[in-house]
Amino acid sequence: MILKTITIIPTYNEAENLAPLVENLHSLDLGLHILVVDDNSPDGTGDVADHLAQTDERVHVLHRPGKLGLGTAYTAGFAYALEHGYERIITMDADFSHNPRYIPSLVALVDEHDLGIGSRYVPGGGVRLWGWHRRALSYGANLFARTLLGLQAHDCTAGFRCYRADVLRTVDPHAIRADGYSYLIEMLWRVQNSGFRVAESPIVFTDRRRGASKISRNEIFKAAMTILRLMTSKPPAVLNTHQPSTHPASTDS
Ligand SMILES: Nc1nc2c(ncn2[C@@H]2O[C@H](COP(=O)(O)OP(=O)(O)O)[C@@H](O)[C@H]2O)c(=O)[nH]1
Ligand SMILES: [Mg+2]
Repeated sequence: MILKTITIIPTYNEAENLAPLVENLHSLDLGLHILVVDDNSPDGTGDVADHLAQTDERVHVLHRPGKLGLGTAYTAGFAYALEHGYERIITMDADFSHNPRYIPSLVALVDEHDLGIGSRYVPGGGVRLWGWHRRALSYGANLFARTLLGLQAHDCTAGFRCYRADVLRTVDPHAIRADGYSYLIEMLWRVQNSGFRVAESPIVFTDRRRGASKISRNEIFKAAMTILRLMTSKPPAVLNTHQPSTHPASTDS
């Protein structure tokens, strides 16, 4: 049986990337549905999304009135996915830094696990076309998240993920206050501490094809503050019976 799967793509000024990405996702032949969460992008990404949705019943669009941040875009997308009965929920960036070709191995991870992460920091993974500044930022955030919060995944700030719906029903995304990378760290912390099983498969992350990054310069500061807050707060109550474990699994050989 094919599980209903949706790919959430938050967008802000991704007009040039969206149509090629949707086409690429369909070419995987996994029957993926796509939810674009657009924040009233000035470049008309929302119109592009509407246009695609008009002729393609697998494309859905959520419009938000302004730039409200990546974190709440994920949360809005998760709510939509649960409401509409999707069983697997993928998140990815619109800019081709998350290559769709990794989706089959990412989806395969949640046969046995609850959250699959497309990971830059397991054997076979990596980053391409990043300057030392971005590398250092990402490395630092992951080092702190792993050592200070005890997160077992090697890539805690990866936005390329596949969740089983059960995870999102248990871990209330609305409770997450952090945004950007910090949202991803906090989500992972909640998932791991709820006893869900996390696994990683390698991806090579490439810098965006077109358009500009929206990640702000104070992202590392916000990540540090989030880690401090989580260190001093109680993990969410364990609501299920899974044993926490992280198995870096290479399914992309
Ligand atoms: N809806 C929405 N999407 C956003 C926002 N900020 C970034 N994005 C999208 O989130 C994804 C990752 O952002 P990006 O700027 O590429 O971050 P980077 O890859 O870390 O440089 C892209 O698809 C962006 O268009 C936002 O405030 N709202
Ligand atoms: Mg990007």
